[in-house]
Amino acid sequence: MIAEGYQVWGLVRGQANPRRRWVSRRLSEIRFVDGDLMDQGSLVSAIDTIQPDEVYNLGAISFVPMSWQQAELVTEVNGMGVLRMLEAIRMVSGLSGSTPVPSGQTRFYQASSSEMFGKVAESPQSESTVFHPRSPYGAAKAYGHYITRNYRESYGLYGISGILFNHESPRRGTEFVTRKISLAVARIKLGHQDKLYLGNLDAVRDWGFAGDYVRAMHLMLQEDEPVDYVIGTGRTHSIRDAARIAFEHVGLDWEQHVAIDPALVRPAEVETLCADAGNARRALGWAPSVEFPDLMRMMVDSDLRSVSRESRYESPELVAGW
Ligand code: GDR
Repeated sequence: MIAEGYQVWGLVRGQANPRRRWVSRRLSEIRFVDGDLMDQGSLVSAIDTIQPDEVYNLGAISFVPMSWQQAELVTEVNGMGVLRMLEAIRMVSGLSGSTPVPSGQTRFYQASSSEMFGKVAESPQSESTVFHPRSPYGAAKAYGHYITRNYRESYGLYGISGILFNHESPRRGTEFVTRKISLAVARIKLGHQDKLYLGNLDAVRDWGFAGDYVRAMHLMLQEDEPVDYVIGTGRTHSIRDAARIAFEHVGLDWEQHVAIDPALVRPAEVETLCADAGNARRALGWAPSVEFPDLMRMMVDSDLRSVSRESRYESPELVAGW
Protein backbone atom coordinates (compact mmCIF):
# COMPACT_ATOMS: atom_id res chain seq x y z
CA MET A 1 0.00 0.00 0.00
CA ILE A 2 2.79 2.41 0.86
CA ALA A 3 4.47 1.54 -2.46
CA GLU A 4 1.22 2.48 -4.22
CA GLY A 5 1.33 5.95 -2.68
CA TYR A 6 -1.15 5.41 0.16
CA GLN A 7 -0.70 7.14 3.46
CA VAL A 8 -1.25 4.22 5.84
CA TRP A 9 -2.57 4.56 9.40
CA GLY A 10 -2.60 1.78 11.98
CA LEU A 11 -5.20 1.64 14.75
CA VAL A 12 -3.33 0.89 17.99
CA ARG A 13 -4.99 -0.59 21.04
CA GLY A 14 -3.80 -0.24 24.63
CA GLN A 15 -1.10 1.61 26.47
CA ALA A 16 2.50 1.21 25.24
CA ASN A 17 1.48 -1.53 22.80
CA PRO A 18 4.81 -3.23 21.86
CA ARG A 19 3.61 -3.92 18.32
CA ARG A 20 3.65 -0.21 17.60
CA ARG A 21 7.43 -0.13 17.97
CA TRP A 22 7.76 -3.39 16.02
CA VAL A 23 5.84 -1.93 13.08
CA SER A 24 7.55 1.50 13.21
CA ARG A 25 10.99 -0.07 13.10
CA ARG A 26 10.11 -1.88 9.85
CA LEU A 27 7.78 0.63 8.20
CA SER A 28 8.60 4.13 9.39
CA GLU A 29 6.03 5.73 7.03
CA ILE A 30 3.08 4.28 8.95
CA ARG A 31 1.23 6.68 11.22
CA PHE A 32 -0.79 5.62 14.24
CA VAL A 33 -4.09 6.51 15.82
CA ASP A 34 -5.32 5.17 19.16
CA GLY A 35 -8.51 3.14 19.20
CA ASP A 36 -10.11 -0.09 20.33
CA LEU A 37 -12.72 -2.31 18.66
CA MET A 38 -14.40 -2.52 22.10
CA ASP A 39 -14.82 1.26 22.33
CA GLN A 40 -17.27 2.92 19.94
CA GLY A 41 -16.21 6.51 20.73
CA SER A 42 -12.56 5.79 20.01
CA LEU A 43 -13.45 4.43 16.55
CA VAL A 44 -15.61 7.45 15.69
CA SER A 45 -12.75 9.68 16.76
CA ALA A 46 -10.20 7.68 14.70
CA ILE A 47 -12.33 7.77 11.54
CA ASP A 48 -13.09 11.45 12.03
CA THR A 49 -9.39 12.28 12.48
CA ILE A 50 -8.13 10.34 9.47
CA GLN A 51 -11.11 10.63 7.09
CA PRO A 52 -9.82 7.49 5.34
CA ASP A 53 -10.59 6.49 1.75
CA GLU A 54 -10.32 2.81 2.69
CA VAL A 55 -10.62 0.95 6.01
CA TYR A 56 -9.31 -2.63 6.30
CA ASN A 57 -10.70 -4.28 9.43
CA LEU A 58 -8.15 -7.02 10.06
CA GLY A 59 -8.47 -6.48 13.82
CA ALA A 60 -9.49 -9.67 15.61
CA ILE A 61 -8.50 -12.33 18.11
CA SER A 62 -7.37 -14.67 15.37
CA PHE A 63 -6.34 -17.87 17.17
CA VAL A 64 -9.36 -20.18 16.94
CA PRO A 65 -8.69 -22.29 20.13
CA MET A 66 -8.76 -19.15 22.27
CA SER A 67 -12.39 -18.69 21.30
CA TRP A 68 -13.47 -21.66 23.43
CA GLN A 69 -11.62 -20.27 26.44
CA GLN A 70 -12.77 -16.65 26.11
CA ALA A 71 -15.88 -16.94 23.97
CA GLU A 72 -17.45 -13.69 25.09
CA LEU A 73 -14.32 -11.62 24.52
CA VAL A 74 -13.77 -13.14 21.07
CA THR A 75 -17.41 -12.45 20.17
CA GLU A 76 -17.10 -8.85 21.36
CA VAL A 77 -13.93 -8.15 19.38
CA ASN A 78 -14.47 -10.25 16.25
CA GLY A 79 -18.25 -9.75 15.97
CA MET A 80 -19.37 -6.59 17.74
CA GLY A 81 -16.11 -4.88 16.80
CA VAL A 82 -17.20 -5.01 13.16
CA LEU A 83 -20.53 -3.38 14.02
CA ARG A 84 -18.72 -0.62 15.92
CA MET A 85 -16.40 0.06 13.00
CA LEU A 86 -19.33 0.18 10.57
CA GLU A 87 -21.20 2.53 12.90
CA ALA A 88 -18.15 4.81 13.11
CA ILE A 89 -17.95 5.03 9.32
CA ARG A 90 -21.71 5.51 9.01
CA MET A 91 -21.78 8.32 11.57
CA VAL A 92 -18.75 10.19 10.25
CA SER A 93 -19.93 9.79 6.63
CA GLY A 94 -23.46 10.94 7.52
CA LEU A 95 -25.14 7.83 6.07
CA SER A 96 -28.75 7.58 7.26
CA GLY A 97 -30.43 5.28 4.76
CA SER A 98 -32.94 7.94 3.78
CA THR A 99 -30.64 10.57 2.26
CA PRO A 100 -28.48 10.04 -0.86
CA VAL A 101 -25.09 8.37 -0.31
CA PRO A 102 -22.38 11.06 -0.54
CA SER A 103 -19.74 10.54 -3.24
CA GLY A 104 -16.21 9.66 -2.17
CA GLN A 105 -17.42 7.80 0.93
CA THR A 106 -15.06 5.66 2.99
CA ARG A 107 -14.84 2.08 1.69
CA PHE A 108 -14.80 -0.75 4.23
CA TYR A 109 -13.14 -4.18 3.98
CA GLN A 110 -14.09 -6.87 6.52
CA ALA A 111 -11.76 -9.82 7.08
CA SER A 112 -14.23 -12.70 6.89
CA SER A 113 -12.87 -16.21 7.26
CA SER A 114 -13.16 -19.70 5.81
CA GLU A 115 -13.82 -20.76 9.43
CA MET A 116 -17.41 -19.63 8.78
CA PHE A 117 -17.84 -22.69 6.51
CA GLY A 118 -16.77 -24.96 9.39
CA LYS A 119 -18.50 -28.31 8.93
CA VAL A 120 -18.64 -27.78 5.21
CA ALA A 121 -21.94 -28.12 3.37
CA GLU A 122 -20.17 -28.69 0.03
CA SER A 123 -16.68 -28.75 -1.42
CA PRO A 124 -15.07 -26.59 -2.66
CA GLN A 125 -16.59 -23.60 -0.85
CA SER A 126 -17.70 -20.51 -2.76
CA GLU A 127 -19.47 -17.25 -1.88
CA SER A 128 -22.83 -19.07 -1.98
CA THR A 129 -21.88 -21.99 0.33
CA VAL A 130 -23.97 -22.12 3.53
CA PHE A 131 -22.09 -21.30 6.76
CA HIS A 132 -21.79 -23.83 9.60
CA PRO A 133 -19.21 -22.40 12.03
CA ARG A 134 -17.58 -24.87 14.43
CA SER A 135 -16.15 -22.45 17.02
CA PRO A 136 -17.14 -19.23 18.81
CA TYR A 137 -14.52 -17.63 16.53
CA GLY A 138 -16.32 -18.81 13.38
CA ALA A 139 -19.71 -17.76 14.75
CA ALA A 140 -18.44 -14.25 15.55
CA LYS A 141 -16.90 -13.95 12.07
CA ALA A 142 -20.24 -14.97 10.54
CA TYR A 143 -21.92 -12.13 12.45
CA GLY A 144 -19.28 -9.68 11.16
CA HIS A 145 -19.90 -10.95 7.65
CA TYR A 146 -23.66 -10.52 7.78
CA ILE A 147 -23.60 -7.13 9.52
CA THR A 148 -21.25 -5.80 6.83
CA ARG A 149 -23.68 -6.97 4.16
CA ASN A 150 -26.55 -5.44 6.14
CA TYR A 151 -24.90 -1.98 6.32
CA ARG A 152 -24.36 -2.17 2.58
CA GLU A 153 -28.04 -2.95 2.02
CA SER A 154 -29.42 -0.65 4.73
CA TYR A 155 -27.30 2.47 4.29
CA GLY A 156 -25.58 2.13 0.91
CA LEU A 157 -22.25 1.92 2.75
CA TYR A 158 -19.48 0.56 0.48
CA GLY A 159 -18.67 -2.44 2.67
CA ILE A 160 -17.42 -5.83 1.53
CA SER A 161 -16.12 -9.05 3.04
CA GLY A 162 -13.24 -11.07 1.73
CA ILE A 163 -13.72 -14.69 2.77
CA LEU A 164 -10.05 -15.57 3.08
CA PHE A 165 -8.79 -19.10 3.54
CA ASN A 166 -5.65 -19.72 5.65
CA HIS A 167 -2.81 -17.44 4.56
CA GLU A 168 0.71 -17.80 5.87
CA SER A 169 4.17 -16.26 5.66
CA PRO A 170 7.38 -16.15 7.72
CA ARG A 171 5.62 -13.46 9.81
CA ARG A 172 2.86 -15.85 10.92
CA GLY A 173 2.47 -16.16 14.71
CA THR A 174 4.16 -19.22 16.19
CA GLU A 175 0.88 -20.54 17.65
CA PHE A 176 -0.50 -21.28 14.14
CA VAL A 177 0.32 -24.69 12.78
CA THR A 178 2.46 -23.84 9.72
CA ARG A 179 4.78 -21.53 11.64
CA LYS A 180 4.79 -23.83 14.65
CA ILE A 181 6.08 -26.54 12.31
CA SER A 182 8.61 -24.36 10.45
CA LEU A 183 10.10 -22.98 13.67
CA ALA A 184 10.29 -26.43 15.27
CA VAL A 185 11.96 -27.86 12.15
CA ALA A 186 14.59 -25.12 12.28
CA ARG A 187 15.19 -25.66 16.02
CA ILE A 188 15.40 -29.45 15.60
CA LYS A 189 17.77 -29.13 12.65
CA LEU A 190 20.01 -26.78 14.65
CA GLY A 191 19.93 -29.01 17.74
CA HIS A 192 17.77 -26.89 20.08
CA GLN A 193 14.76 -29.22 20.27
CA ASP A 194 13.95 -32.85 19.58
CA LYS A 195 10.15 -33.26 19.48
CA LEU A 196 7.30 -31.31 17.92
CA TYR A 197 3.88 -31.85 19.53
CA LEU A 198 0.85 -31.40 17.29
CA GLY A 199 -2.91 -32.07 17.50
CA ASN A 200 -5.05 -33.39 14.64
CA LEU A 201 -2.72 -34.42 11.79
CA ASP A 202 -5.66 -35.31 9.52
CA ALA A 203 -7.10 -31.77 9.29
CA VAL A 204 -6.91 -30.45 5.73
CA ARG A 205 -6.47 -26.81 4.80
CA ASP A 206 -6.22 -24.65 1.68
CA TRP A 207 -3.12 -22.63 2.53
CA GLY A 208 -1.80 -19.68 0.50
CA PHE A 209 0.83 -16.97 0.77
CA ALA A 210 -0.32 -13.93 2.81
CA GLY A 211 1.24 -11.45 0.35
CA ASP A 212 -1.04 -12.72 -2.43
CA TYR A 213 -4.09 -12.37 -0.16
CA VAL A 214 -3.30 -8.76 0.79
CA ARG A 215 -3.18 -7.99 -2.95
CA ALA A 216 -6.64 -9.54 -3.27
CA MET A 217 -8.05 -7.39 -0.44
CA HIS A 218 -6.86 -4.24 -2.18
CA LEU A 219 -8.23 -5.34 -5.56
CA MET A 220 -11.66 -6.00 -4.02
CA LEU A 221 -11.95 -2.46 -2.68
CA GLN A 222 -11.14 -0.95 -6.09
CA GLU A 223 -14.24 -2.47 -7.74
CA ASP A 224 -17.03 -0.08 -8.79
CA GLU A 225 -19.67 -2.20 -7.05
CA PRO A 226 -19.15 -3.74 -3.58
CA VAL A 227 -19.02 -7.55 -3.91
CA ASP A 228 -17.88 -10.29 -1.47
CA TYR A 229 -15.24 -12.75 -2.70
CA VAL A 230 -13.74 -16.07 -1.60
CA ILE A 231 -9.93 -16.05 -1.74
CA GLY A 232 -7.95 -19.30 -1.66
CA THR A 233 -5.82 -21.53 -3.89
CA GLY A 234 -8.21 -24.46 -4.47
CA ARG A 235 -5.35 -26.83 -3.45
CA THR A 236 -5.40 -28.77 -0.19
CA HIS A 237 -2.88 -30.41 2.12
CA SER A 238 -3.13 -32.09 5.52
CA ILE A 239 -1.19 -31.13 8.63
CA ARG A 240 0.75 -34.37 8.07
CA ASP A 241 1.72 -33.16 4.55
CA ALA A 242 2.87 -29.82 5.97
CA ALA A 243 5.10 -31.54 8.53
CA ARG A 244 6.51 -33.97 5.96
CA ILE A 245 7.35 -31.17 3.47
CA ALA A 246 9.02 -29.04 6.16
CA PHE A 247 11.13 -31.85 7.65
CA GLU A 248 12.11 -33.20 4.22
CA HIS A 249 13.38 -29.74 3.28
CA VAL A 250 16.13 -30.04 5.91
CA GLY A 251 16.77 -33.74 5.28
CA LEU A 252 14.90 -35.09 8.33
CA ASP A 253 12.19 -37.75 8.70
CA TRP A 254 9.09 -36.11 10.21
CA GLU A 255 7.95 -39.36 11.85
CA GLN A 256 11.06 -39.39 14.03
CA HIS A 257 10.20 -36.02 15.54
CA VAL A 258 6.43 -35.43 15.50
CA ALA A 259 4.32 -36.62 18.45
CA ILE A 260 0.64 -36.16 19.20
CA ASP A 261 -0.58 -34.15 22.18
CA PRO A 262 -4.33 -34.87 22.63
CA ALA A 263 -4.70 -31.54 24.47
CA LEU A 264 -4.08 -29.80 21.12
CA VAL A 265 -7.11 -31.43 19.48
CA ARG A 266 -10.00 -28.95 19.28
CA PRO A 267 -13.44 -29.50 20.89
CA ALA A 268 -15.07 -29.25 17.45
CA GLU A 269 -12.73 -29.47 14.47
CA VAL A 270 -12.99 -27.98 10.99
CA GLU A 271 -11.81 -31.11 9.18
CA THR A 272 -11.35 -29.85 5.64
CA LEU A 273 -11.47 -26.56 3.75
CA CYS A 274 -10.98 -25.94 0.03
CA ALA A 275 -11.69 -22.66 -1.78
CA ASP A 276 -13.51 -22.07 -5.02
CA ALA A 277 -12.04 -18.64 -5.84
CA GLY A 278 -13.36 -18.70 -9.41
CA ASN A 279 -15.26 -15.41 -9.00
CA ALA A 280 -12.15 -13.58 -7.78
CA ARG A 281 -10.12 -15.00 -10.65
CA ARG A 282 -12.66 -13.91 -13.24
CA ALA A 283 -13.71 -10.51 -11.83
CA LEU A 284 -10.49 -9.31 -10.20
CA GLY A 285 -7.93 -11.19 -12.29
CA TRP A 286 -6.52 -12.48 -8.99
CA ALA A 287 -4.41 -15.64 -8.84
CA PRO A 288 -2.10 -17.01 -6.13
CA SER A 289 1.61 -16.92 -6.97
CA VAL A 290 3.09 -19.34 -4.41
CA GLU A 291 2.45 -23.11 -4.18
CA PHE A 292 2.08 -24.56 -0.68
CA PRO A 293 5.28 -26.70 -0.68
CA ASP A 294 7.30 -23.59 -1.65
CA LEU A 295 5.54 -21.59 1.06
CA MET A 296 6.49 -24.17 3.71
CA ARG A 297 10.08 -24.17 2.47
CA MET A 298 10.15 -20.35 2.50
CA MET A 299 9.02 -20.40 6.15
CA VAL A 300 11.56 -23.07 7.17
CA ASP A 301 14.39 -21.12 5.48
CA SER A 302 13.36 -17.95 7.27
CA ASP A 303 13.24 -19.74 10.63
CA LEU A 304 16.62 -21.37 10.02
CA ARG A 305 18.04 -17.85 9.60
CA SER A 306 16.32 -16.46 12.70
CA VAL A 307 17.21 -19.43 14.90
CA SER A 308 20.86 -19.29 13.71
CA ARG A 309 20.97 -15.57 14.60
CA GLU A 310 19.29 -16.02 17.96
CA SER A 311 20.18 -19.43 19.31
CA ARG A 312 17.96 -18.95 22.35
CA TYR A 313 14.87 -18.46 20.13
CA GLU A 314 12.13 -19.96 22.28
CA SER A 315 10.12 -23.00 21.25
CA PRO A 316 6.54 -22.36 20.10
CA GLU A 317 5.27 -24.17 23.18
CA LEU A 318 7.12 -21.74 25.44
CA VAL A 319 6.16 -18.67 23.42
CA ALA A 320 2.49 -19.39 22.98
CA GLY A 321 1.62 -22.04 25.55
CA TRP A 322 -0.12 -24.14 22.91
P1 GDR B 1 -6.93 -22.17 11.68
O1 GDR B 1 -5.32 -22.16 11.74
O2 GDR B 1 -7.52 -22.58 12.97
O3 GDR B 1 -7.32 -22.94 10.45
O4 GDR B 1 -7.29 -20.62 11.49
P2 GDR B 1 -4.28 -23.04 12.61
O5 GDR B 1 -2.99 -22.93 11.90
O6 GDR B 1 -4.31 -22.66 14.05
O7 GDR B 1 -4.87 -24.54 12.52
C1 GDR B 1 -4.98 -25.22 11.29
C2 GDR B 1 -5.32 -26.68 11.55
O8 GDR B 1 -4.19 -27.33 12.12
C3 GDR B 1 -4.65 -28.23 13.14
N1 GDR B 1 -3.57 -28.47 14.10
C4 GDR B 1 -2.97 -27.55 14.86
N2 GDR B 1 -3.15 -26.21 14.92
C5 GDR B 1 -2.37 -25.51 15.79
N3 GDR B 1 -2.51 -24.16 15.85
N4 GDR B 1 -1.43 -26.11 16.57
C6 GDR B 1 -1.22 -27.47 16.54
O9 GDR B 1 -0.37 -28.00 17.25
C7 GDR B 1 -2.03 -28.23 15.62
N5 GDR B 1 -2.09 -29.55 15.31
C8 GDR B 1 -3.03 -29.68 14.38
C9 GDR B 1 -5.83 -27.50 13.74
O10 GDR B 1 -6.64 -28.39 14.51
C10 GDR B 1 -6.49 -26.94 12.49
O11 GDR B 1 -7.34 -27.91 11.94
C11 GDR B 1 -6.49 -19.71 10.75
C12 GDR B 1 -6.47 -18.39 11.53
O12 GDR B 1 -5.59 -17.48 10.89
C13 GDR B 1 -7.86 -17.77 11.57
O13 GDR B 1 -7.79 -16.50 12.21
C14 GDR B 1 -8.36 -17.62 10.13
O14 GDR B 1 -9.67 -17.10 10.15
C15 GDR B 1 -8.34 -18.98 9.41
O15 GDR B 1 -7.02 -19.51 9.46
C16 GDR B 1 -8.74 -18.83 7.96
